[in-house]
Amino acid sequence: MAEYDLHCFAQSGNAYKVALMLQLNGADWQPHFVDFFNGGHRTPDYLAINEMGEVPVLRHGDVTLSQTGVILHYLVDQFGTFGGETPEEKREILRWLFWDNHKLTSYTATLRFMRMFAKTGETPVTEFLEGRAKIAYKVLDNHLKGSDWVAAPRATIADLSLCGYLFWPDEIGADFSAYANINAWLDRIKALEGWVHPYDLMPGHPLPETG
Ligand SMILES: N[C@@H](CCC(=O)N[C@@H](CS)C(=O)NCC(=O)O)C(=O)O
Repeated sequence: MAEYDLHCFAQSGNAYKVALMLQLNGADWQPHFVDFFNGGHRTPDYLAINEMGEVPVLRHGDVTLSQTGVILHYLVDQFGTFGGETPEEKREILRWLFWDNHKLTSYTATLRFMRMFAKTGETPVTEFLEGRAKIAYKVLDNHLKGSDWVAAPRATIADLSLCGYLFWPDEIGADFSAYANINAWLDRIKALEGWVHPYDLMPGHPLPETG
């Protein structure tokens, strides 16, 4: 039995945020596949561990947690890494986690889902989401001008959260070449010791062919 159990699936950038934190810390963790594309997050068994019906969920001993921002803070306390060292840094991390959940991951993940998995084609909804995502990329790119990392002079959970979906530019339909600071920052994340792409870290990739 592993020390940490993560309910996840390979296509989930949200789960990746937590899996990457576990991976970079060399934690003893085990992924538990959630069959998201067949409704595995809405079964009574899954709702019993997360009433929100969302992935990921982290279990550690008696502790069961959802919401990546909460889980990442919990893991900072466990490992003593990727956290803020001063009250200002801690606030800055929180500020970017809220922004990520609301303005970057939400639009980016939904846009990717529609294009890549729901295969809706281009619609007014994808057009809207792409517009919102591009505003978020610009905000992040401007923020990273002259800074290696988002919330402190070193990598923190803010970086691990914000990058959750950004290693899939082709699946989102995004071109980060227009965002040089984001590109350089993603390369710095990739250079962190132990970094692994989401598809190599969690189960469920590739998806079975559908008829
Ligand atoms: N804010 C949540 C977002 C989690 C989330 O939306 N996860 C997706 C999978 S990547 C999900 O479970 N969606 C199910 C739904 O929205 O019904 C977090 O940070 O954990």
